[in-house]
Amino acid sequence: MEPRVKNLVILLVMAGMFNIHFSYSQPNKAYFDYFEYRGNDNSFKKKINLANQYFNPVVAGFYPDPSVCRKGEDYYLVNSSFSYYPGVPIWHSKDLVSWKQIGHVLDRPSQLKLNGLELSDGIFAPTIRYNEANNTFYMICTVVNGIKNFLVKTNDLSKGWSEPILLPEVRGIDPSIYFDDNGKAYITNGGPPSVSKYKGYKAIWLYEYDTQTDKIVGKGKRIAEGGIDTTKHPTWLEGPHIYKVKNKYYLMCAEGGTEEGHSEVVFESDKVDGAYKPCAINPILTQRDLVDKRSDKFTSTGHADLVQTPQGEWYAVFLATRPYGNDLYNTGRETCLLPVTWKNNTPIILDSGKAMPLIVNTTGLNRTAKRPTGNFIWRDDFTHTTLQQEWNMIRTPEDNWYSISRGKLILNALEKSIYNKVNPAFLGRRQQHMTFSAKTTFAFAPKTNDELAGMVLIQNEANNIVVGKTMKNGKMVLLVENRIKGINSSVAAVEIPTRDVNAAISIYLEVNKGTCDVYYSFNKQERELLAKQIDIKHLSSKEAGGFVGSYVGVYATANRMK
Ligand code: 6LW
Repeated sequence: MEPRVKNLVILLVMAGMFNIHFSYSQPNKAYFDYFEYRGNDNSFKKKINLANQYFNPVVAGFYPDPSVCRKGEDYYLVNSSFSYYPGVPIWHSKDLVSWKQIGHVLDRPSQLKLNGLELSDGIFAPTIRYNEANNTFYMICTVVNGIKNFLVKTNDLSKGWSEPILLPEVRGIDPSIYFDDNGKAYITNGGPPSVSKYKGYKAIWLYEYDTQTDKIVGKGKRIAEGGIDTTKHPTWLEGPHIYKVKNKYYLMCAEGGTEEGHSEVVFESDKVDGAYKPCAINPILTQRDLVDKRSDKFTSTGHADLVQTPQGEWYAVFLATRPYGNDLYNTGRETCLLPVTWKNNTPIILDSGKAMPLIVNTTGLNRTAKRPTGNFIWRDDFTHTTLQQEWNMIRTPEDNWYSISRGKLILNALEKSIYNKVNPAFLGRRQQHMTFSAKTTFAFAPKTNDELAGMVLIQNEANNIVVGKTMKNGKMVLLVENRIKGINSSVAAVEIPTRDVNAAISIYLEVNKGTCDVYYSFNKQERELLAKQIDIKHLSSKEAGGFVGSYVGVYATANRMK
C-alpha cells in the first residue's frame, strides 16, 4: 500500500476506535420537535356568515399572479413561486373560495433549476389551462434568468407534470395559452415593443402553437402595444390572457406595474390575432386613484385571470396587497377573488372608484369546505415521513440535507448560508398574516462560532432576521441578528447557562406588522424576552425590493456568514 493511503487507513481505524468525528464528513445536526404558526389579523376577526360570505384574500400571503381554470366542476389555481422550491403551488376548489393545495406543478429538480438565481428571479406568472380537445392540463410560465419561457402538461394531475417543453421563440415574460374552439392554440405574452419609447413601454405578442408537435408555428405577432390610452404613457402592459365570449376575443392584461399603480385592462377583437381595440370601459380593476385613508385597505390590485362557472357566471382571481403602513407589506402579493359583471361588452372586476372589499357576498357560489384564509393555526409535529407541502426551501436541493424521523425534523448544518444564492438548510412557510406568531423547540450543539441553528424570518438574501443558537467568545449563546440591505447587525444575545447548554431550546416570534418581538426558553421553562420591537419594515417589498413576500422557518448552517 502507498504510504499516504496506509496512513489514512490507520487514521480512519483509530478514529473509529476512539469515536472521533471528522467535521467535514459528519455535518452537525439540529433536531426540531415541532413548528407552529398562528395567524392573528384583526380584519379576519370580523364576523362573517360562512354560508354566503367570504374574506379576501381567498389565498392569503405570498401567492401572487394567480391563474385559474375549470374542468367540469373542479377549479384549479396556480401562483408564482420565484426561487422557492418546489415551484408553482397548485390548488383545487369546488367553489372558487375554499382552496386546498394539492401539490406543486414543478416538484422534481429536473423540472426546475434555480441555483445561482436571486430569490425574486425564477418562476414568474404561471398560467394554467385545461384543453378539452386533448383532455390535457397545461401550465406555462417563465424562469427569469433561467430557462425562460416553457410549458409543462399532464392529462392526470395525480401523476404529476411533464418535463419542461422550452419555448425559445417566446421572448419576455408572462406567457399564457389559449385553446380556440376550432382546435387551434395560441400563446400570448408580454414582450419587446416595436420601438423603445420609455421605461415600461411594452407589447403583447401572439404565437400559434401546435398541440400535436408542441412547437410554435410561424412567427410571433405584436397584438397590443403601450396600453389602453397611449397618450398617457402607460407602462408595463403584461400578464395577458385571451378569452372568447359570444364570438368576440378579449385580451385582458395588467397595466401600470405590480405596485400601487397596478391595474387590469381589456381589449376586444373579432379575430384572435387582432386588431385589438380597448373595450368600452377601462381599467376594469384598480385601486390607484382612491383616497389614501380607507379601512381594511387593499392596494396594487391587478394581474387578473377570468373563469366561468358551470352556470355561466364569470369570476376573476387577481393579486392585491394589504399594507400596514405607507406601501409597506411583508405578506407579499396575495390572491383575491371577485365576481365579474359585464357592462357594454366589458368584463368589470370592480367599478371605478370602489374600494376593494374585504368581505364579499357569494350569491351564486356553492360554498364547501374550510379554506386557508382568515386566522388559522398551522402546526407540524413532524409525524409524517415526508415534508408537508407548506414547507418550501430556497432554490433546488442539491443534497439530502433534511430528514424526518421519530417526530423530529433533522437539518444538517451545511457550509451554506441564507445570505447567498445557494440551497441552504432552510425550510420555511409563507407569512400569511400581517400579525402572527411562530414557535419551535429544537436541540443543537454548536461547536464553533460559524455553526448556528434556529429560526429565520426572510424576505431575501440581503433582508432577514436570524434567531439562532451558536458560539460566541467560547460561550454558547442564543442571538438575534438583523440583516438590512446586506449588512448584519447584532440585536440581542443571551448566554446559555451551563446547565442548559445541551437542553432543548425554544424560540418564539411575535410579529405585529412592522415589528417583531423575540422570546426564548431553555429546557422548556418559562419564556423570557430576548428582543422587543425589532423593526422589520425591511422585510417589505418596498424596502427589500423584488416580488416575493416573507417566509418564516427553521435553519441550520455550519458557516453562518458564508
Ligand atoms: C409578473 C408580472 C407582474 O411577471 O409581476 O403583477 C411580475 N405582475 O406580470 C412578477 O410577479
